[in-house]
Amino acid sequence: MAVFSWFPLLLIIMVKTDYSEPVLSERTELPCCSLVSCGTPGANGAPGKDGRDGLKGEKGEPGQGLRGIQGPPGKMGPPGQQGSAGVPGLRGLKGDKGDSSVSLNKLSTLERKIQHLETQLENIKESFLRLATTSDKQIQTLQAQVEKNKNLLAFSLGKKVGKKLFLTNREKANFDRVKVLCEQVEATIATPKNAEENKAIQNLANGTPAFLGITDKVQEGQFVYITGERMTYTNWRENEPNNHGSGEDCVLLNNDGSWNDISCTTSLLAVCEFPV
Ligand code: MFU
Ligand code: CA
Repeated sequence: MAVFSWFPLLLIIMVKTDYSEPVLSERTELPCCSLVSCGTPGANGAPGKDGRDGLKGEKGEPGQGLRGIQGPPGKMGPPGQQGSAGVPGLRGLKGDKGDSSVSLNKLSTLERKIQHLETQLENIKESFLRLATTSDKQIQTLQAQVEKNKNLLAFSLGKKVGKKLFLTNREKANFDRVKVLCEQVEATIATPKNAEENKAIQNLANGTPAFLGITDKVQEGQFVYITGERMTYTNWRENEPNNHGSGEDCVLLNNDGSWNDISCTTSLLAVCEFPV
C-alpha cells in the first residue's frame, strides 16, 4: 500500500532525472549535440529478470487444528543377547552304599528307587525314635523337677502331707472379686470340710474375717459348696444363718472360727485353696 501511494512522486522524480541529464551535458566543455545531431531516444528495453528469492521467513505459529491420534507401535526390535548362566542347583541326595552281594546294575530302575526309599524310611524311623526317646527323657526330668519344686514350696508354706494348701494375699474384697482372685491362680475360695481345715484357715486369717467358698445364692436357706456339692461340715455361730437385713447369701469365718451368713458385697479377706 505504501509503495502505491508513493508511486506518482517516484515517477515524477524519475522523469525529472531524465530531463536533467541533457542539461548536465550542456554544462560540459564538449556538448554532445554540437557535432553529432541528437536522435530521438530509443524505445525502453525489455524489463529485467525477476529478482532472486528473498530470505526464508520465520517459522509460523502452530496451526489450530486438532492433534492426530497416536500412530501404531513400531516394529519389534531384534532379540537381545543370551543372559548369563543361573545359580547352580542344590546338591543331590547321597547315593546308596555299594553292595557286593547284590549287583545294583541288575535291578530295574523301579527296584532301585524302592530300595532307596526304604533306606530313607529307615533313616527317618531311626531319627524319629531317637528324637522321641530324647524328648520323653527330657519330659520325665522336667516332671521330676516340677514335683520337687512343688514339695519344696508346700513345705516352705507349712503344708502337711495329704493336707490342703490354704494361701492368702491379705487382700480384702467382695465375694465375686475373691472368687476371681483365686481362679486367676488356679485355686478356689477356701472351703473347710472338717474342723482341722477350718482351724487352718482361721490361723491363716489371723483375726481378719474371711470369705468361705459356701453360698445359698441358688436357693435361699440352702447353703452349698461353690462346686455345687452338698455340705458335709458346718460351724455356724449361734442363731446363724439368719439372712439378716436385705439378704445374706455368703459365709464369713469369724476370728473365733465360727460361721455367719453375710452379704456377698461385704469386703472380707481373700483366702484360696490349692489342690497340691
Ligand atoms: C447379725 C448377723 C448379721 C450381721 C449383723 C450385724 O445379725 O447375723 O449377719 O453381721 O449381726 C443380727
Ligand atoms: Ca447372718
